Amino acid sequence: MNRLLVLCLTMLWAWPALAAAEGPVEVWRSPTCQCCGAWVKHLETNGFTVKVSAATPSMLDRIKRQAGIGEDLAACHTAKIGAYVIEGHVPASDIERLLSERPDALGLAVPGMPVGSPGMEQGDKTEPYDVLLVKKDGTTEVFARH
Ligand SMILES: [Cu+2]
Repeated sequence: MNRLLVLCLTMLWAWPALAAAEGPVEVWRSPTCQCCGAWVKHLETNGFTVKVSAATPSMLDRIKRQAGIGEDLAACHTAKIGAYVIEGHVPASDIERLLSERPDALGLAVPGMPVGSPGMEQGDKTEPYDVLLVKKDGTTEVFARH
């Protein structure tokens, strides 16, 4: 077998294991938030185990504040996996990359609710959006562009 194929096979094997080893993704959301539910399904389809907790708006605000997510980064739901916080409609593939690269950071955020991000599908409409890496000092840098 050539080396590239071996590498691909290794990664295929390692990715779901990585997601599972991290334990469940804990998600806090309003019970009536439909796009939050659609995002949870997107994670489950991609091999993540998800534990969902219902939260009131004031609980969500508090959870975001404690996690270091400022108002400018906020979206509809907040999640944690391992030591990382995941804010908003972050694609599963970016969470997997976060877990394999393990940057020294708070986590990832997709502020607002961009149309076409996972859980925000509206037919074939999409708008470009960035997944931001949120640093421990509150600054951000672009982690991925979609
Ligand atoms: Cu949403």
